[in-house]
Amino acid sequence: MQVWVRRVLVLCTIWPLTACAGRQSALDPQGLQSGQILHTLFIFLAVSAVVWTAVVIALCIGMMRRKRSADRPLDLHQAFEERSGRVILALGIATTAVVLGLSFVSYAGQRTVFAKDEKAHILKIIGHQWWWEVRYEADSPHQSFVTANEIRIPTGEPVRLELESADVIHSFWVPSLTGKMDLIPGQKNELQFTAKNAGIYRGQCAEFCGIQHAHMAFAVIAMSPDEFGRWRDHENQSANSPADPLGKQGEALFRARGCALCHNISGTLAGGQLGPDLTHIGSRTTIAAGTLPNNSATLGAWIADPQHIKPGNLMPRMPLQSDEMIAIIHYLEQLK
Ligand code: HEC
Ligand SMILES: [Cu+2]
Repeated sequence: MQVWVRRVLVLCTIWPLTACAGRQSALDPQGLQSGQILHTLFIFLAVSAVVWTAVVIALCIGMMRRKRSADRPLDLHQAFEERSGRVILALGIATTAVVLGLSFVSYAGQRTVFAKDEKAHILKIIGHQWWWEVRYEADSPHQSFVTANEIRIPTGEPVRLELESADVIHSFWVPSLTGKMDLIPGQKNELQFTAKNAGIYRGQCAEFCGIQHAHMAFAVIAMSPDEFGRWRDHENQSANSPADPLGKQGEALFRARGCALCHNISGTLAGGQLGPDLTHIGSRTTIAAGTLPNNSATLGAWIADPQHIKPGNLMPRMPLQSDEMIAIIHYLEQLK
C-alpha cells in the first residue's frame, strides 16, 4: 500500500477518536449518571449491531439462493406457506422481545439518571442570553451567595440543579457528568448528578438561544468535600475591600462609570442584577461564559469592547479613559 494511503487511513481513524476523551465527552464518563447513560448506549449499540448483522446475513443468503421466477407465480405451495408463516411468527416474537428488552434497559437506566436524593446539595441555575447565573441557596440568607459561569461541587455527593431561564429556552449540558436538560421560561426543571472524580468539566448551552449561543459555556469544578466546604465559606463572604489607592479608585470608578447598574459586588454599593455577579470575579477561571480565560489582558479587552468579543451581548461598550480602565481592572482582579 502506498505510504500516503496508509497515512490517510491512520488519520481518518484517529481523527474521530480524538473527541472521545477529555473534559467534555459523553464517552469518558466522570459521573454516576453519565456512566449509566454510556452503559445504556452500549447495550443498545450491541443489540442493534446483532440485529443489523442478522438482517444483512439473511438478505445475502436470500439473494444468493434466489430461484428463477416460477412459471405460475399464483400457485399456492402449502408446505412453503406454512414454513414462511412459522418464520414470520418467530421473527415477530423476536422483534417484540428485543423492543421490550430495550425498553426495560432504558427504564432501568432512567431510574439512575433521574433519581432524586433528599440529601442532595441544591443549586439554582438561571440561563441568560448568554451566560449562566449560579445561585447557592441555603436556609439562612447568610449562607447563600451568587456566582456565574462556574459551578463548584463536591465529589461523591449528589447535586441537584433547579433550572430556570430569564429569557429564552436554553439547555444545560455537561456531557462528562450527565445528560441534557432544558431551561424553560416559567418552568422549573430539575437535574441531579454526582461527580465521581475531581476535575474541571466543560459544559455548554445545547439549545440555540440567539447569536451568541456558541459563547455560552461554563465549567463544573468538582473538588473534594473538604475543599468544597472551604470554597463555600470563602464565597459566602463579602468582597475584599481594596487596600491600595489604585484599588480604591477602581472601586469608585466601578460605580461612577455605571458598571454597578448591572453588576452586583456584595458588601459594596454595587447592586445591579442585569449582568453576572462579580463579588469574587478574581477567582473565576474564565470570563464571558467560558469565552476567554480570566486574566488582566482579557479583562481589559472585554471591558474595552465587549461587543467586539461577543457581538450582540447585553453589556454595552462603556467609554473609559485608559487610566480608569487600569484602575477598574486592578480592582476586579483583587476580588478573589
Ligand atoms: C447594561 C448592563 C451592563 C453594564 C452597564 C456593564 N455590564 Fe458588564 N456585563 C453585563 C452582562 C449582561 C454581562 C454578561 C455578558 C455575557 O457573557 O454574555 C457582563 C459581563 C461582564 C464581565 C464578565 C463576567 C463574567 O463572569 O463572565 C465583566 C468582568 C464585566 N461585565 C465588567 C463590567 C465593567 C467593569 C463595567 C463598567 C465599565 C460593566 N461590566 C458594565 C452587563 C453590563
Ligand atoms: Cu443558551
